Amino acid sequence: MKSYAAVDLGASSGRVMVGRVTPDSLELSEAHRFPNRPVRVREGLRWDVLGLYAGVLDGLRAAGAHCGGRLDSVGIDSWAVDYGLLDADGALLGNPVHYRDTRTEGVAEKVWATVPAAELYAATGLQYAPFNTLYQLTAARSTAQLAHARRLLLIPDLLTYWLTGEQGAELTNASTTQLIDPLTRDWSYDIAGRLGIDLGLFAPLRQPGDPAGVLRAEVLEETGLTGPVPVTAVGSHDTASAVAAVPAVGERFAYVCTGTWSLAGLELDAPVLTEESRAANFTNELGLDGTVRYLRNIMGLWLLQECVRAWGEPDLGLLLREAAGVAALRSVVDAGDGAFLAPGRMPERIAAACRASGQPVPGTRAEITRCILDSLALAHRRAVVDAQRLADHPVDVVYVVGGGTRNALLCQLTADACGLPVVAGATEAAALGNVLVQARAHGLAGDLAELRRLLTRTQPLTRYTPRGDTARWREAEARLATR
Ligand code: ADP
Ligand code: LRH
Repeated sequence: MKSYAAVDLGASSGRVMVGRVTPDSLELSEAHRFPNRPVRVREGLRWDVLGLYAGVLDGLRAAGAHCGGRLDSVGIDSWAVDYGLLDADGALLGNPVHYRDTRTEGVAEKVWATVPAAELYAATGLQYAPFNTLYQLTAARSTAQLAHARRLLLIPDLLTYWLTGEQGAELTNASTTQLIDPLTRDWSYDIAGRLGIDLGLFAPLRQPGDPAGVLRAEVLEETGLTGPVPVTAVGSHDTASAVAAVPAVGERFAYVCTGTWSLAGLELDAPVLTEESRAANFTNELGLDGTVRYLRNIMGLWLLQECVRAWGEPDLGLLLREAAGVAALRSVVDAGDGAFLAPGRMPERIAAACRASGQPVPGTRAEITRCILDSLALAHRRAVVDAQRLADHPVDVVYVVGGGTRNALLCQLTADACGLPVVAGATEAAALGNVLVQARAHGLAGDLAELRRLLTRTQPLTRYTPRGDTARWREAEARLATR
């Protein structure tokens, strides 16, 4: 049996999980979890990346304690698009900017004046999101920090560099920069050149499964691990790792990765770069083994997290039980709307959206929670239905993975809205995908389908059967469409 540490940094928490793997068994246990709390400073919203790195070191120490100080490998995944800049000495230049920071407001229009949005989509396959790295770099163009930067490392690559001293740009996460061509799976030199983005800032591309160095001596000392401990590139975009751990059989499936975001869509073997797909705001991010993650970003449980924060952190379980007792589909909001991206005043913003669309305004916490869950399920439905049509790829089942699998009401509503069975898989799907890629790099045989067979044999699954017809969901969908 081999032991792997999976570092998985989500927008709401970081965790270090230990995966123990044989060809017939896969066990995952949590070694350490720590909050990920962004900090608002004078300049804007920033990640506390040193706090996160400290959490990673604590986690590796705890993981080592689970395994007698010996780990066969470490892999890191995190949220996408954000990065740290290094100076010529390799030192970090400032705290990485949070993707919810407002610096990218109005930047897209400037980019599209040089490369029209349609051309950008055809070349990169990425949906419009204000925080795509391409827009962040454009927003940062005249800053002193960027002028001094000699290297840009996406968050998992930055932490890998601190652990090993080696630099790389892992492909699945690099694909979220909007600077990768999904057909060649290499940098989009033409787009970068026309937008004046220096691709020399990026480290050489790494594929999931590639070696990414070994833990430095100081790291071994600080974590009590016995060296050498290799670090292995995984699908370092958390969504790439989570999709790898969707316990799917065959190809006729959709998935919803639910956490701070809901990422809902399909796994394809080629990107869909049509104008219709762009208009529907579907993205083509790169996945494992040549796959494409064809999906739509939905605001996700962020909407609820922000309400819970505004309400002074009431008990989530109680809130969800109360929401289950509220009448269904009274009012819904567009959970894909970028207007919900920024933090703050979420209950008021949800109420305002209901008022603006002429629906009853949810007043109590239970009503607002119900509105959020109905709206998320509706957005899952729209993504699953639209993706099948746009990619000409029918599905029979929807897999739900991630933190939202702990929310039985959300899973049931998703089944109801989609009119399809939902199979809820791992809560820690990103960590599982991370472990599986490490295991394969260190000897476990198998393609993606075989890795998934190991998951279906070893991980508990919960099935939700759709209740009733989907007419009520279509009616709610129409309410949003006619706004
Ligand atoms: P991320 O990786 O993006 O930080 P997670 O996958 O950890 O997010 O999911 C976090 C979400 O999971 C929370 O916002 C919450 O809504 C949901 N969640 C966590 N614990 C529970 C629980 N006990 N019951 C219901 N939902 C939960
Ligand atoms: C989810 C996620 C998502 C990105 C967003 C920025 O954690 O990686 O796939 O779009 O963060």
